[in-house]
Amino acid sequence: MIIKNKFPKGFWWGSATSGPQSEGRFNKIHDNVFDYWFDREPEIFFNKVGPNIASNFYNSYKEDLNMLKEIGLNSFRTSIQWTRLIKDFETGEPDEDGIRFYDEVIDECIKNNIIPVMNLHHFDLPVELYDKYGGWESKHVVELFKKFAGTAFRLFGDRVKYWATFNEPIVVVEGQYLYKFHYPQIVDGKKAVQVLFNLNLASAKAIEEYRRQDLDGKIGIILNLTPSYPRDPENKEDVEASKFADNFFNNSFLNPAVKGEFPKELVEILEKDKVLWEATEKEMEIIKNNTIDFLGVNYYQPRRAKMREIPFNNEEGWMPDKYFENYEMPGRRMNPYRGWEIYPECMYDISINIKENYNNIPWFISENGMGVEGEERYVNEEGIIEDDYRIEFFKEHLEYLYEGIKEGSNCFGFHSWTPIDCWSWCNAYKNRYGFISLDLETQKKTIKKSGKWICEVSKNNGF
Ligand code: BGP
Repeated sequence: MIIKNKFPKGFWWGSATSGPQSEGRFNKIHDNVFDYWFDREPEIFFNKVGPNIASNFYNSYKEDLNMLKEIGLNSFRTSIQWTRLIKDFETGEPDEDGIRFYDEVIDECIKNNIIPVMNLHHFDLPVELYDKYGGWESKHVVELFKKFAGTAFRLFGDRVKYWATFNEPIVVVEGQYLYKFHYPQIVDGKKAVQVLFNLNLASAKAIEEYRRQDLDGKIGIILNLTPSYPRDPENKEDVEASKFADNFFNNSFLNPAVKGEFPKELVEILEKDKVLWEATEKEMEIIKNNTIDFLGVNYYQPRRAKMREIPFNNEEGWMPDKYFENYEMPGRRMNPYRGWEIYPECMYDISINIKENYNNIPWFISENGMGVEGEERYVNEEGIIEDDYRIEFFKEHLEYLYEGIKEGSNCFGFHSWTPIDCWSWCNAYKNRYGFISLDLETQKKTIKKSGKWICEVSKNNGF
């Protein structure tokens, strides 16, 4: 067999999930915002399926990790739930069963030659910290996050060599404070901007704590990059709009994480509009001095932007949308189930952007994937889902990534979303992403055609 795209030696072929989306709530001592929301308003969630059982990873992690090994994965990201590990949020004191569980998961990964990548926040703020302090609006919560992180590093830092502080922090800003897709569905641009700052600060403080403990490993952050493309690259106003969107949704985390500072143009606009965050000099110093070792990029879709055509209504308060409108490009390729554009070329653009503008920092694709509804349509006589569309999707994306690597971008791995079909926020089990399918009723897990495919890719380090 000819391997056209041979990836760099030691390349990560893996997959990612998160605690709240896979574990189930078994023995969890606190509720996060999604647990709480589901208990109050189950009808918000597709078919009223909540996070209570998810894919049962809490009970079946051994079998699950065995299956990951069987499909050739050499690395795996999940998250440590703040609401499972920590008994007392104020002191950071851990819970015994939380320690036992994550200890066993990490050891089991290592036993199976799977590199564990542990993330500390995946949209799962403890609801108690929202009620008491306003969650990420509060600098006290930033301190509590640092304590949680410190506890996790102390307990598992001897075996976990790759840490991430946050997964997609901008989604917290968008979901909770702008576009109403996370609890508590607030619309408040000024608060959103403060939260954006506080999340950056929380990440930097966790990194500071990691360095203080002097552990032998690396720490990074996972960002969902949705590069912006202007409707008309010749139109100055479209280009400006697209640049603003890039600065607000991508660079507001990317720049502080890699370079220790926020994009200047963005700060100027927020200042002029009187919505800039409150920050002390000392906090800016912490951000400046605690940048990441590596970057994880979740890539699903690009953003297409144009100048505002419908005037922005100032009376409803500040929103980033003041400076751009989303543009529905005619003829764009869509994933109809998720409603996201498919644009694999972006993998190359991201690679080159990191190489040229972000010091060619070591990075990996930490999520990429295709959520499809009704996959049981594709089951063959042997009971296996033939998800050729997913294989094609990955191949196309990997080909563009490969081009970026060939031009010198420092990418060391590719993680799909997700190894085993898992629960997704409000969409619950509507769209499936896994290499391994999950029968919700029986919890039976079966390797899909794409699972066999990735095994070959991993073995050959390419395709
Ligand atoms: C990312 C999240 C994941 C996952 C994935 C798929 O944004 O980090 O948690 O859910 O998207 O998206 P969805 O589940 O919304 O279809």
